[in-house]
Amino acid sequence: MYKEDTIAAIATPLGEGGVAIVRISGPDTERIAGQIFFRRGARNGPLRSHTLHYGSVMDPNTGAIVDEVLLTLMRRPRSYTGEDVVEVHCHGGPFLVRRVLELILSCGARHAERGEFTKRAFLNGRLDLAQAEAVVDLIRARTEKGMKLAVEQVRGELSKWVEELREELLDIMVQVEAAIDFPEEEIELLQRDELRLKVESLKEKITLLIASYEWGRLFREGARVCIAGRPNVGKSSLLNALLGVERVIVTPVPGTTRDVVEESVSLGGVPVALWDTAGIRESSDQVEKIGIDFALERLEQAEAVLVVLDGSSPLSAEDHFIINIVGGKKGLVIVNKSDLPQKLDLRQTRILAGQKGVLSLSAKLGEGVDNLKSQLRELLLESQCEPAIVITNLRHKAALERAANALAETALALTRETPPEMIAVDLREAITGLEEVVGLVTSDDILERIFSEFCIGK
Ligand SMILES: Nc1nc2c(ncn2[C@@H]2O[C@H](COP(=O)(O)OP(=O)(O)OP(=O)(O)O)[C@@H](O)[C@H]2O)c(=O)[nH]1
Ligand SMILES: [Mg+2]
Repeated sequence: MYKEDTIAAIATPLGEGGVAIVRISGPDTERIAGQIFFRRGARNGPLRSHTLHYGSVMDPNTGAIVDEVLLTLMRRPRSYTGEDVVEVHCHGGPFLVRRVLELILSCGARHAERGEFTKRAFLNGRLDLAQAEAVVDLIRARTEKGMKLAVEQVRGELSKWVEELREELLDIMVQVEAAIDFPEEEIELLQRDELRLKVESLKEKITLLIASYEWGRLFREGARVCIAGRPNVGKSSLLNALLGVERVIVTPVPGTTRDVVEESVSLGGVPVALWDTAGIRESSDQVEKIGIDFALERLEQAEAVLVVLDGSSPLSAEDHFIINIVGGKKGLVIVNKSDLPQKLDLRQTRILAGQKGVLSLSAKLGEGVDNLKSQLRELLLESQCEPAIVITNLRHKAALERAANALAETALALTRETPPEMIAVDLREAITGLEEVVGLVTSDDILERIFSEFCIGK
């Protein structure tokens, strides 16, 4: 299936650290390790598998000792790739670890491509495709929740679910095929109805799984939220309050913020990039004008907006303008400075806000900020309850959509006099969709695309 050569790469990030790991995998692994690794006081017989060995890496050409290391051999098939794997734990200097890798390459290993270790794990059946893809998510997870979702997928939760669904579809397929083989006993009307109900309920399950994508995507990729409003309403104060640190300059001078300031927070596991922007107003100041253009640009790009108003003054024309231009976006209207006597007409504000929720808070005192956090999180997630299984990968979503569409066709065909041969075609398409998720059917270029997202050494 793939070239059975031996690959090697540095598995840890390059930089100074306590330890760095070089990984080798493939049929020549043990031979190569034997050429560069020497155990003091022990005869260099075969190494015990799944054991940590202490010794030195030595340049076989010069006999010079390169580093003191710990080395572990994992003989196939009980290894990450399913092949013989060696990991050399050397001291974590970038020069040193490159030297160790060079020695290994000079003994006949090839430098691994991105994700090649995980690709081999997949090709050797150690992981299915959905699990392999979740390894990338795990490495890239930015919050604890994102990590938890990835771990579930690496452990095969999604795969198990998809496999069960596939089994059910295969059962239905058996019945349809029987009808093809024995045309005289063509599926009775009653059976057609029964099958249709089954198909529809399976389609429903897949549709729910597809819907979980938005949820999972948010935990993986996060959301971009723009804080906007006219000058001096307290946008920067709000960013500071959300962060819990004085990150941005706050002054009573309108037009303080010029550049966009970006900071990230975790809202109950959802990574959110918060953008504080310049106050929007008519201005003749050249620098301020550029800042306002940036603010308008970011407003466009953000997935959600927090429009900040000053509760201690009446609604202004600028407030109207800003709320109107973000009309089509998800967001909340924040009435700030709730600690001061209120002059803002809340009723009018609610009407102006339309679909958007309106909440009062004091960025200065931090009152109402927790409430804002939870409302923003809910708004981004669009639901409070967590789906039982969450998909996070666009490829999985597309494959599941293919399956769901094919099942819709199947259900339709079952309500009509469609011949079983035609029904079987739709069913097969649905089964293929599910098989694509776990990688039972995949083309080489899909594999290449998936594994090229990995880092080298994984
Ligand atoms: N009393 C009170 N004052 C606040 C509150 N939030 C902000 N302020 C004050 O309002 C003034 C402006 O605050 P900023 O956070 O700089 O406002 P901004 O919207 O970022 O202003 P620009 O960057 O100029 O657009 C400062 O003097 C703040 O101390 C609040 O909740 N209560
Ligand atoms: Mg500001």
